[in-house]
Amino acid sequence: MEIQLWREILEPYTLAVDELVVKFNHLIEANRRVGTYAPIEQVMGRVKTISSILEKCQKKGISMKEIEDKIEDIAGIRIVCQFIEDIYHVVNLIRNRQDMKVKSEKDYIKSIKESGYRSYHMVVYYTVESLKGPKELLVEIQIRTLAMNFWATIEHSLQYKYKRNMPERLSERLHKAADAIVVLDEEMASVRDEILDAQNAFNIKANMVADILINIQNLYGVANKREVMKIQDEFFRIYNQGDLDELSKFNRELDVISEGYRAQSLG
Ligand code: 0O2
Repeated sequence: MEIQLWREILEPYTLAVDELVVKFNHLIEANRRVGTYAPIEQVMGRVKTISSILEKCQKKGISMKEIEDKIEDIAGIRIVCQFIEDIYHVVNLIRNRQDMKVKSEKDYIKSIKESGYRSYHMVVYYTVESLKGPKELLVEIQIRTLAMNFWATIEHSLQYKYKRNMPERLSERLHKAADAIVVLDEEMASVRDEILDAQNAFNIKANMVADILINIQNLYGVANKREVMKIQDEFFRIYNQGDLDELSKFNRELDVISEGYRAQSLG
């Protein structure tokens, strides 16, 4: 097939990957902005290379005409989560979205692959607007934990290096590493609540500090400079104490002061 024709085929897939990466990243941002926990840690996307598509065609006896129907991962999205529980949260989130429709799902976490590979796979129908109008295409979404991703990335590059001839000794070590990753994910799940509490406290503090700094900055424009500097010193003092309740009290008081100035400037 000519390179120009490949470009034409792959272009909508590039658009789909770009759009979905933006959409899932937006979910992370939206959660962070309101200080709620984001089940998604990282999102990556890629369009399969032409050589990789051809390799798969050869391996599975797929003709050129069948490529778009039979190769489900031309567009691939990878969603990385911190905890196993988050994976199922993301799966539900995807099932309930209006902009995609689930075609199939494979749970390689409950049914671990022979290689030791674990991940949750979803193939979805997704529509992009191309120059020729709307086009519905397939996108594969792989959802895994950070630990699963670490293992899969290393195993994938070793598979690529050794093709079908991975030395027995290496293969054994990879299986052992896969077992260790299962234990690691289980350990993380058992301390999930504690980790989430700590992260939550961190987010609350970060949002509060951002609010305070914006308020102080705005006060510089309307209030007496010496008074604002006093407020700023007070903020640094409380911040250095590290007491979240005190910081919260200070934030509320600052809100009242700022509100007073706002009312004054309007009146
Ligand atoms: P890429 O882009 O190089 O990652 P098949 O595609 O024939 O393997 P199937 O049923 O079409 O099988 O798809 P499957 O097994 O559900 O998922 C395919 C993709 O999952 C693979 O894509 C990998 O990304 C990932 N995967 C599946 N098994 C393993 C494994 O044992 N180790 C690792 N590291 N990844 C795996 P491709 O085709 O390899 O493409």
